[in-house]
Amino acid sequence: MSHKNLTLGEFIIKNQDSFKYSSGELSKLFNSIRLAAKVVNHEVNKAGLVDIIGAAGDTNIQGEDQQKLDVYANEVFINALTKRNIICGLGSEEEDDFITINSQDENHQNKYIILTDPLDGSSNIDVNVSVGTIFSVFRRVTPVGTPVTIEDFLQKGSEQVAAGYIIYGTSTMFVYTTGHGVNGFTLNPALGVFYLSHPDMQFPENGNIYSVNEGNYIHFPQGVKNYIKYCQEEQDDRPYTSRYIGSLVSDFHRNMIKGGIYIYPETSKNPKGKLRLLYECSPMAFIAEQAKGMASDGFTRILDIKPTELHQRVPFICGSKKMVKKAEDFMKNDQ
Ligand code: P6P
Repeated sequence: MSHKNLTLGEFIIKNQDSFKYSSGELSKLFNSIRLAAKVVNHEVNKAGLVDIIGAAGDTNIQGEDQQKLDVYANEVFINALTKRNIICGLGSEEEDDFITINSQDENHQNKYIILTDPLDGSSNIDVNVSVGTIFSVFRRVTPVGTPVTIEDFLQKGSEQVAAGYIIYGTSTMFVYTTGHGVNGFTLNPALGVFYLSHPDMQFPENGNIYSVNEGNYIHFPQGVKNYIKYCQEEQDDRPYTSRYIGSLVSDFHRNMIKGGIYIYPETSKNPKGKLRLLYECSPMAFIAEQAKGMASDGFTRILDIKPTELHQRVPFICGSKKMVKKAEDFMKNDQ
């Protein structure tokens, strides 16, 4: 059977033995995320038609204007994940604190927590540019049957049991890993079914695309400035092409397919970097490494960073292995 006939649900069942914990729980977890993705996709695809775009008139803990779809997507994922008796806790970019989920039965046996950026790149919504959802799955570290604590969320990225993203672009794709490679599924909107379209996704070892917001150039560390100049030199396989969508999921996805590097360093406005460790950098780093790419803060592997707070920010360099190593060389030489 062609892999393109394999649905996401069939793929999960086919591969659940490779999931080192209870297979049934993973299937339940992904079924919920898949449902939420379809619901959000339905709204994102018609955002221009209904009065759901534009600022929601509120700001989140990041101090960012909450777009109505941000708020909507957050509610959809919270509902999908909390009503299926699968997880015991949830952290979201749109929620100031983590959410404790009490299961219907008093023996709260759920073992997983989820961290999510329900709609990443949402400032692009009003201009019809692709956006995405990012999710990260951990096993809880505190005793099963007790309410989750912050310690369940502040785990190193290397402890993730699964991570993935949904990209709402020219097509809607569900891309995830459970530690056994990365696979991409494309939604057939007529059927509402995700089909395996990109098996075993891998970053090319090298590439010629660099993604960075050069508007912040004067605030970048000298090592990043030197790397950008290296990308622009007329030499060897350079100059590289600059591509920056302003949506992490979209820039990451293109770089994973074509080869490239994404950089969000510290700037004057964001001295610790802009991207959040737990629900942006850590899941994307897990996916990157499973796709034979790399992800660091310029000096330390992202998956080795021990989080200290729920909405912690870190500088982020991610993509083709040879490009990330070259950028790290410039960072370390400047240090
Ligand atoms: P800037 C979106 O807000 C986001 O978190 C990422 O998706 C994106 O890559 C980045 O921030 C864009 O930030 O400062 O370049 O607009």
